[in-house]
Amino acid sequence: MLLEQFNAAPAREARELLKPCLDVPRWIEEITAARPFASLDALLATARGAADPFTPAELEGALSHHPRIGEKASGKSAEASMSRNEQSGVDQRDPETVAALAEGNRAYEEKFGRVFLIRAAGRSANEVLTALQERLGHTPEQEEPVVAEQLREIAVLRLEQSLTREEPSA
Ligand code: 2AL
Repeated sequence: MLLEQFNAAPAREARELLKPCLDVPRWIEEITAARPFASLDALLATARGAADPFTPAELEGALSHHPRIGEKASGKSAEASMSRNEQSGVDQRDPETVAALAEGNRAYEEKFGRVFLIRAAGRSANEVLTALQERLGHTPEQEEPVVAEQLREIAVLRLEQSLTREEPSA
């Protein structure tokens, strides 16, 4: 879908495009209601603003959609395909890195009680691993804003991609 189509689409279709980017109903409603947007930049600025801050419940709800780093999402949904694209730089061929990521994910979940989340697009496996190891040293209070920022970055990137790609209309 392109911006002009998104601006003119029925609310139901706008919501459908937004949901795989970030499954927070309030976020989806705020953006849908703020249409039309004069530019993609204006839309992305609204999208970022509506995701800042999140309530703790919104954060946990949105996080539950993300597969672990190193675990490729399966299926044909828009969400799964975006997640696979984002993780495509995380090389699965080096067994040491794969094992270190799995161990880091495990340690992170044990410490923070939720999945380790990072904007994976544009990051290599080693960059992800370095960030994971650094963040393992955080307190929960230090980690909270980092997670929220990663969710925002993923959402804004997904939205930008969803609106710059022509897709065959159903
Ligand atoms: C992901 C994902 O699926 N895409 C991304 O950017 N990050 N998952 C994660 N656990 O960080």
